[in-house]
Amino acid sequence: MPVRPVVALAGGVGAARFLEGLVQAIPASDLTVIVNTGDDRDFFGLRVCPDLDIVTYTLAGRVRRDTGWGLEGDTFQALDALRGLRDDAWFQLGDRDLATHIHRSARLAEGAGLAEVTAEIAERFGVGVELLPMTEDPAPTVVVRNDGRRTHFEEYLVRDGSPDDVASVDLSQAERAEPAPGVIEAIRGARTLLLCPSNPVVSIGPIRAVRGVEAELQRRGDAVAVSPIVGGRPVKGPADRLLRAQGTEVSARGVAGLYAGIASGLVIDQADAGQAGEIESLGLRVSVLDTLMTNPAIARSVAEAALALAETS
Ligand code: FO1
Repeated sequence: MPVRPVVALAGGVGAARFLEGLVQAIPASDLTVIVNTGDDRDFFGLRVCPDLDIVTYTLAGRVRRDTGWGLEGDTFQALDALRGLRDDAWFQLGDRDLATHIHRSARLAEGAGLAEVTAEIAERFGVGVELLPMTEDPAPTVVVRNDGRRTHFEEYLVRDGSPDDVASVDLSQAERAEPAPGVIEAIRGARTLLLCPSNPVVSIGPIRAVRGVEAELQRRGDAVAVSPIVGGRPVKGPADRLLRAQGTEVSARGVAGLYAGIASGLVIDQADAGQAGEIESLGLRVSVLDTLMTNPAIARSVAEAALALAETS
């Protein structure tokens, strides 16, 4: 497989919206996306890979628009039936979405690797972008709570409603994981390396933690990131609680500090224009524009700004 010129590291909904813009700016066949699998979990014996599915469904134009996850127009009859049988059906798996998880689980049980199955699913959904899981090994992100409980990330986020009781985030299983086939080669060979506007702790963090990835990112040092923090708040999700738990300021400047060793550019929102000088003093070039991707045209302009920054970095 030849290495594609643009490689992006991605989590879920924020990344998917950005990638929708990116494929308006470059051909899908020029892009490889390395996706976080720290959110993956087995539900009822089925392997669910939320971030891989969010990116696949979004790039296929089939994602449910109001949530950013799941399939548009999906129904929940199987889940309703399951709720009659058991008390732990808290993760909303739609009927059509379940087909993805059944197929993936069956292929994995047959001995296929997650990278192979991911490529097959992307192809069947008509996605021309190359999607790579960060690893084929189990690498669940564990959220350690103030009372000492260790909870899977989805249990923290969805079952418990992402409360502000995070003591720390444990990425030790990602640290022990081997990169999926093609991951290191993709990062090493890319002309342009992008960090999507995803949670730096629980989306980009697990990818960086996988063996060999951080060293490769640091060796390059030229990634361009898009800040997922706008005006001191995450655009979506619990990034504020997770950043605070590790002592990072919830700001574009805080994100810049986390990426300083691996990035040479950061796209920030105009609400954070006042932080541009301080971010530049960390060694990052800055591009300022409206980054709230409320429509595909804005997503495209954010992607174009990131690509332009990469050309000048
Ligand atoms: N997020 C929720 O907040 N509640 C859900 O019930 C839920 C179900 C779900 C099912 C399939 C899928 O691919 C994603 C799903 N998500 C759900 C999104 C997911 O929990 C997170 O947004 C990502 O893991 C973070 O990137």
